[in-house]
Amino acid sequence: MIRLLTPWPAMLVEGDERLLLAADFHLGIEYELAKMGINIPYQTERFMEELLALVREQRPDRVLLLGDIKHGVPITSFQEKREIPQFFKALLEEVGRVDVVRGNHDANIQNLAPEEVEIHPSRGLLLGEGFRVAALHGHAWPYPRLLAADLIVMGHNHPAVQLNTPLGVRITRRAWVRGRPNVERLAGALLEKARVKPEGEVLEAFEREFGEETKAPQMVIMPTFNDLMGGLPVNAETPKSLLGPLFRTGAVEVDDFDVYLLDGTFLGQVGFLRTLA
Ligand SMILES: [Mn+2]
Repeated sequence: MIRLLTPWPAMLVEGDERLLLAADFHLGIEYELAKMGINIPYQTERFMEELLALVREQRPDRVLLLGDIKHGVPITSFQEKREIPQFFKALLEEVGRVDVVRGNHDANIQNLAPEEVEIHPSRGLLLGEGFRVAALHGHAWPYPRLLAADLIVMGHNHPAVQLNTPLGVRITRRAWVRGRPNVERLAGALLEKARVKPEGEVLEAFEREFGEETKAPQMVIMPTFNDLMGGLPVNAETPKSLLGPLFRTGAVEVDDFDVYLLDGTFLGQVGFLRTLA
């Protein structure tokens, strides 16, 4: 049902629909790098070709982009104005539906996307009937109803793993992080966020308040599609937690989440990998 499209940082979910998911494109980062004195050729076309190749191969009904399509905030660069509409247009030629869940870099993305692209708020999107998929970027609190999902997929963290090689060189590689958050703790945090003091059992209180039965969703934190982003090692000493309110508040603990390299290699759990960093 869930397929990591190794070695690519994209995922296919086969539920009621065939969904192809990817996150953190940061199109236009070359412009920011150029301002810092690092000049590299524009990469948007390469990322677009990689994504289009996946779409042609997997034939999804719908492509879900989990935020940070663009890079420049607050200024949208000339590069972004030229390239992002082309990116969406090319994608719409290959797939019927394209959805974007807003990331923290996506202010005004609606001005760069054709009308056919559906843009969703940063608090997330819940899809499907039988197998339900919740999608969000991860910089904002999710809508509580997302806890009714079987699978929660997020971006924003640019997860990577830091490894010490036998040569004494430290390398950082993009990674998938996948696990099952404690649903009671997560529900408790969402209740607290809504300023509801649960009376009695947390999951029952959640259901009463939000009208949704919680599942014990699996959570996947996606690596960046853009390979220029480097990544944030999940096993580094700092920062202490992953980014975003779910992790910062302790609503989701990732110590027992599994870490995979892009090629599918299973490395172990986050807590174990911390001991190696
Ligand atoms: Mn990002």
